[in-house]
Amino acid sequence: MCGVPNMSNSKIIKAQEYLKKHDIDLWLIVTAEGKDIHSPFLLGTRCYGRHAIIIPKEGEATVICTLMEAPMVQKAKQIEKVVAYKKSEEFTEKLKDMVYEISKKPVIALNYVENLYTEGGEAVNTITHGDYLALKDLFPDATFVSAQKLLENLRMIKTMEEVKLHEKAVKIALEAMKKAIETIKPGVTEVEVAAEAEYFMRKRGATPSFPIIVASGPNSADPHHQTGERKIQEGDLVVIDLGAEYKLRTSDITWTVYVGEHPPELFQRMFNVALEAQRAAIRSVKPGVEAWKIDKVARDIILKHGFKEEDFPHSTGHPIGIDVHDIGPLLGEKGKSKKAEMKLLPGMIVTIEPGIYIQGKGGVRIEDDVLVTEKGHKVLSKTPDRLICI
Ligand SMILES: [Mn+2]
Repeated sequence: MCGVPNMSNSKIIKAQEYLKKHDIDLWLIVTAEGKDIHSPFLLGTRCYGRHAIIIPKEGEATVICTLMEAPMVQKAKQIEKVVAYKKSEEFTEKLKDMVYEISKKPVIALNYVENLYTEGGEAVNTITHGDYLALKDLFPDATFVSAQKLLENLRMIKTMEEVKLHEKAVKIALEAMKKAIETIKPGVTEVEVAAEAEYFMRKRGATPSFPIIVASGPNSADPHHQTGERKIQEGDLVVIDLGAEYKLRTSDITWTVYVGEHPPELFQRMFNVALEAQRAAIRSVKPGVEAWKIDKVARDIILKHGFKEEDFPHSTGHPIGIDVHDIGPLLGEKGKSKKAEMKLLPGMIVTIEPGIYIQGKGGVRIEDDVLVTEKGHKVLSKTPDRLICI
């Protein structure tokens, strides 16, 4: 092999460095039906049949996949050695042979966290319980360890190529947002607005990175409202939260608009305070800052203006990556999770998205994606500086 290593090859090199350093024999991903996002992350293509990716601490990485998907994996050229199987038993035999070839008593890293409830490792915890039990059965002499730190190494800090993909994902999201806003008028339903935005994204080669949220009127007081058939009305606040996934990299932005010419004083005040909190939180993003401190900047402003704790019931932000809620620091209250104590580092991308929600009336959320740089930060998206009235 010659030439510049591609993105996934560099991931494999990095993974192997980690395995060597921690004396782990191999990192094993066993999955099917697109359940483990680390598979497309490493393969550059999505396999749906049962397959395994074996990354030994030294030597060649191998993929064992179905005969049907083997040519596709080969063409993606991210992992050189591709072994195809026909029958299910063949898969197990090949997996067994290859792992035991690496070690007779292997130490194997798998994608789970030691304690999900204290670590908050949703983005890491991708192996199914059934697969875990099957592997324990298949390799009775193996020791299984968590791949959490390995995955943090590979996913938290974005490469230049990854940043470019995120920028593209942000650009598509911003254009989809404009489409959504053009569609909003009294009588149009939430699902219709979401559909226009999604159609636009798909024409640009992207998909929504999560189901698009269009929350109108009282629905906007629910941060995770499930977009429904409510007709948008004059006098509504409308929260539109959407993101694009482009080549496995995500974006996540939220705009809030008002339907009508003159927003009531309460809505205007909610918007102004959320905006002040959001901009101040963005200004505080720089390397070395603990994530909870960014949350505190936003939260203090919202509380100072007389809003209650329950009016801002979520964190200020989260990292984005191959998952829209990715691995890394949680910009939430101190003590909320271990992840809130983590420090921001150059190359991380986080959302900054404070909101204010008044049940029965409506809500406001303002969300941008922000890259942490060596010197401070770069805002990848840009929400408007005023409440847009439609
Ligand atoms: Mn978000």
